[in-house]
Amino acid sequence: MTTTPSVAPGRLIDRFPPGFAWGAATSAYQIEGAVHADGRGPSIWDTYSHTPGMTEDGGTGDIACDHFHRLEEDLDLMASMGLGAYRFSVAWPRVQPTGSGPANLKGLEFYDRLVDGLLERGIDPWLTLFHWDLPQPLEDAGGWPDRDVVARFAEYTAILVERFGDRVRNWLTLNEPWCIAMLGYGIGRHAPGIQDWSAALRAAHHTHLAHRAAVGAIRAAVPDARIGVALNLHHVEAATETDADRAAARLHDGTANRWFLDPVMGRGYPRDVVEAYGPILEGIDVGELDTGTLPVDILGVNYYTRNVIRAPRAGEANAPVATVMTRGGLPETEMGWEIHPDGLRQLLERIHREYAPPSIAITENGAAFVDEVAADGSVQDDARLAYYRDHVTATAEAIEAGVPVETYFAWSLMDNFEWGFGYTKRFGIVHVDFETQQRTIKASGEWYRDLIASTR
Ligand code: IFM
Repeated sequence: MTTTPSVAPGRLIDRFPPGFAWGAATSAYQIEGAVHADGRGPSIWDTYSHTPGMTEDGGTGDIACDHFHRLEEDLDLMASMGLGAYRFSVAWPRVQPTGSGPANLKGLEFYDRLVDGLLERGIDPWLTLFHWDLPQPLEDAGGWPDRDVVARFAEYTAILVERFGDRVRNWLTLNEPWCIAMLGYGIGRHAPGIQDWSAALRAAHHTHLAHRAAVGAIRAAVPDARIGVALNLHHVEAATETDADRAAARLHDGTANRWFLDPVMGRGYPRDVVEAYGPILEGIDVGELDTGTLPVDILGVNYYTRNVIRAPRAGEANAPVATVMTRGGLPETEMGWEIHPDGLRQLLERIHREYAPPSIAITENGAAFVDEVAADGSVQDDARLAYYRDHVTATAEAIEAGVPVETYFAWSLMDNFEWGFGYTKRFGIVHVDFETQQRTIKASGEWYRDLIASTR
């Protein structure tokens, strides 16, 4: 048993409009396990996590939360928390084990069970087409930096749309293309672990083209679909008001936010950043995104922290452009990310003011903290609970300022494989004992459940 948190969710809930949806999010590689089941092929994350030294604790997604085998239990868990929406991703290598060619029916059947199980429980499925687990054969053929991936992605999208278009209304094309491109091919801290900025920018370009192709394919096949993309966006602040710091902050906003937001919103690449990147864009037709991208119905915003940026000092420069992240003295989560709920409000208001998407979903928001399991099995994660309360409050403030936020997803439903950090960081509102696979709703999850229940 956990103690009742000392917050008053009833008052907070009254600040949300009727019909506002409360959900939780996960991704395939982070929770499913069963990496060899039913003909699933290898992904770049299988390869990367099995390469010694690539994850902090040597963890892999081989078993993860064993969600693949515990689907019914996990669906019941979601229902017991009163979730109105569940955001999940489809593992491309389950559906197309080599990344191309005909669908693997067994792979599709798992997602049939998931989607049907959600609908039976009154939970709205939000399907993300791609959350980082690229089929390894596609990487071997050049990966995201190779333009052929766009055609492959369109083919994969067509399979999913045909199969799930009758039951899934909410479609997100890609999760965090910045991470796909920059962490995967630039910094090399994510699969496939490549360090080549020019490859990273080609990868980013192809995520834009893949998004465009997928929007077209979904729109054509599922006329009433609500289509979006989940971008990791930051509230950016300059460390000081000096011209140098302000210019660095503007550039960082350009590379981290606007490089992804502007083309998705039909504006093409931001010219100041095209200029800043200069020769590393060689070979990319930067103008081809100026027109032709269909509008999204929903902009998915993944928000965790603010970015405080200062100008590089003499001899200090990051590739490909010199922006240096620093700290502003706020409390931090276990990821070392500053806790800054007002950054979420400011980000949402800025997106509304500058881009005016028809609708915004907070597709990820949450925090990693060290959790202690009490003798009675409970997890009193007060810091995470406070993080959620304060970010939900910031969301309410944005709505009151006129921002059309319609859905909020906690990241994450349950503790899971946190990429390069393996299992050392816990983001769940449900605790997972990775020895026994026992799930326990944390105090933050109980708070969230009570918040949702107070809408009824
Ligand atoms: O776990 C990740 C998720 O896969 C993508 N967005 C950020 C989360 C926390 O790092």
